[in-house]
Amino acid sequence: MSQSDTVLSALGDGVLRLTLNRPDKLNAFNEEMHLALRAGFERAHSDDRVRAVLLTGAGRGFSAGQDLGDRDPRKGGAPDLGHTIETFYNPLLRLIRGLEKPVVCAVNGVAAGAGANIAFACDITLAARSARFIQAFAKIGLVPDSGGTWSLPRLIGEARAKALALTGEPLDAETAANWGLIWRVVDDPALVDETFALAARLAAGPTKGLGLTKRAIQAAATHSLDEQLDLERDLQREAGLSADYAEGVAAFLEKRKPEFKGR
Ligand code: T3D
Repeated sequence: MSQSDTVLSALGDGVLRLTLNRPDKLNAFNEEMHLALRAGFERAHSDDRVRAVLLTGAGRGFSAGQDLGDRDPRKGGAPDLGHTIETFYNPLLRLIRGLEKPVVCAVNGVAAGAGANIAFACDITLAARSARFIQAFAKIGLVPDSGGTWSLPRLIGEARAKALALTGEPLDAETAANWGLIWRVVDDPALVDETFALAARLAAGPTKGLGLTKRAIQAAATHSLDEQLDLERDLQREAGLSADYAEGVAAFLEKRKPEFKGR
């Protein structure tokens, strides 16, 4: 587990809250923050007490993507960005998408470059009304990463994906929600409470089944209908054997609130 304060980590009500914490750099990613965030998501994978994750940023931004101070060409040497993608961004994306627990993202301010695409990779993303999303790669000669070229066309179609990625124009939170890039916009002062309440509600839910649901919906991107029907059969079989399913049905029949354990 990383001890870095570049990501604040707090577990409560089954929710692991991970807060990107380099506010003076709009939470831009340096290697230390990458390793700390990775450690947070690895904990979410291995710690049964973590039933949901809430990802957000400290200060006025969510994340401005890669820390460009670490890429200063004036300091000499051409960086191998393929190596940094393979070493840092891709493992993070795989950890988020592969976590069979809900990941809620609270975009508290500007989300640029990898910061935007990490937000789009989370399961349920809410944004403060003042937030904006920028495919900043276009401004510096790079290609959208962190799954952006995969998620953008799937979420909003090729025309909008290309326009955002090629122009680097900011997209306001309201439009992002209307286009289906994120789930919902929240008034700025309500963002923290609303996203935590959502994450806590999910964490108290049948998280085994929620995790299987996440797997099924993600698999649909590369499956035929027949393959997806087979997967639904297999995952329903697994869900039907869970303690949470037994509890959910029993609670319904007994007209009481279920107590799910995530098993
Ligand atoms: O390199 C690899 O490994 C490949 C992977 C790449 C992934 C990527 O994410 S590439 C894209 C990198 N990000 C950007 O290009 C965004 C750069 N930032 C901006 O365009 C603007 O800062 C924003 C539009 C995000 C916000 O603008 P604004 O006006 O609200 O804030 P600001 O004044 O520009 O920034 C505030 C401070 O944060 C400022 O520091 P200062 O002057 O107060 O000391 C600024 O330099 C710093 N900051 C913002 N973004 C970054 C950053 N410092 C380092 N790296 C940043 N990305």
